[in-house]
Amino acid sequence: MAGEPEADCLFCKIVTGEVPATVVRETETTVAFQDINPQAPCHVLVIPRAHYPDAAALAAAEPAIAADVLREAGQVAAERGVDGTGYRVVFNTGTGAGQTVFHAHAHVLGGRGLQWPPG
Ligand code: IU
Repeated sequence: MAGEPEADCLFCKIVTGEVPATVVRETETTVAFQDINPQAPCHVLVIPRAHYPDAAALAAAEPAIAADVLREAGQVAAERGVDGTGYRVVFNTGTGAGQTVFHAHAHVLGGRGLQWPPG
C-alpha cells in the first residue's frame, strides 16, 4: 500500500533504526540524517518516514508531509548555520537525474559555493 515500508528500501531501514545513520533531527513524519558521502560541509538528507519513491509521488499522495520535509530542510539549514550564506535543497528524481535511492529525500547542501547550473 502507498506509504507503507518497503522491505528492500535502505531509507525505510534508517527510519526503523535497522540501518544506522547519524540522525540530526526527527519529527513525527520525517527523519534528517547526515549523508554518508557528503558533497558539501553541510549535506543532510531529509526523508519522510512513509515510503514514496520520489518527491513528486510524496507530494501527490501526502502534500502535508511533503511540506514537512521542506520545513525540516529549512530547519536543518538554520541549525547548521548555512541559511545566511545560502544553501540548496535538491530532489533528484529519476535515474537520469542521479537518483539512486528510491525513497523520497531532500538533499540539504551548503557551507561552500554552489555552482549554477548544477552538473
Ligand atoms: P540520490 O539523490 O538518490 O542519489 O541520493 C542518495 C543519497 O543517499 C546519496 O547522496 C548517498 O550518499 C546517500 N546514502 C546515504 O546517506 N547512506 C547510505 O547508506 C546510502 C546512500 I546506500
